[in-house]
Amino acid sequence: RELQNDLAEALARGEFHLVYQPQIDYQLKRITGVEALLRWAHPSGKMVPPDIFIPIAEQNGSIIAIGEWVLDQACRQLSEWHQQGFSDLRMAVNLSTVQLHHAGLPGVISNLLSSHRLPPETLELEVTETGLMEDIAAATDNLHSLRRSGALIAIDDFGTGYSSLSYLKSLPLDKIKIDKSFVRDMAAFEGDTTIVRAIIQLGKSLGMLVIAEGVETAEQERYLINEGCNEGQGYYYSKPVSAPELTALLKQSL
Ligand code: G
Ligand code: G
Ligand code: MN
Ligand code: NA
Repeated sequence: RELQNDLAEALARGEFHLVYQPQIDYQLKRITGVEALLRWAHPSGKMVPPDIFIPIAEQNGSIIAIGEWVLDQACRQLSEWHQQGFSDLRMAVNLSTVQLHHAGLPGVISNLLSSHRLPPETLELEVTETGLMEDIAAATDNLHSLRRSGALIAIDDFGTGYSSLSYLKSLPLDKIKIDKSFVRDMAAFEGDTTIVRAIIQLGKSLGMLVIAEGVETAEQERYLINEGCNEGQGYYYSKPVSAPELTALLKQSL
């Protein structure tokens, strides 16, 4: 289709950019991480949402080149923030399942970490629960290869897929991201924290950190802190913003 042709040119034409959303550590009470989110400014002037173009890029294979551009851009920006004095800041980058299963990925990650002189544990790779569980055998191998680079691994949109809990234990995962639908439900059902509490307990018992996404209110934050959630991310703190805007937030957050 039309979009598919435009997407083939988008990288070369420089139509992609990243925005960044802060992640708040509830113990330190400051920004300790950011998630990079990809944006496509289509030549028509409209922004095409990633939910639309990522599946197209996955189908035609261009996700590999686009994904490498995202990783390079995110590492470049992280290195800049480290040099500005935010030296322990972490950068989370979303990986498509297609990237995860691509043999070249561990090499790309290792090269980026050394060329941008980044402490490996300041890069966090997000893989979706659904993507992991699709092919657990392949995911296990690929995650172990990635882990050797020293980067951290987070499981995104947790709770929306169907994780086999026994496999979850065997995968090299550092962090669980509670899907925003469960965070939303805490408010809708008057503080029903049952599912969120269960996920936090699961994460803790597996030795993982837990972050909640889609935090929009002070009330949700209060519940999450009360349940022992490690970190939060959402519009309550900031929407995804440009790098200069995020720099300003980092300065305020010190
Ligand atoms: O803010 P938002 O509309 O960016 O994100 C929509 C969806 O697109 C989310 O599921 C998010 O994980 C995904 N997404 C955003 N940026 C990237 C990216 O760089 N790579 C991949 N694979 N997915 C992304
Ligand atoms: O990668 P992931 O699927 O987690 O993508 C995060 C998505 O959630 C992005 O589309 C981002 O813009 C969006 N988002 C971030 N914070 C909030 C929030 O507080 N509420 C809602 N509804 N969406 C959010
Ligand atoms: Mn994500
Ligand atoms: Na998510």
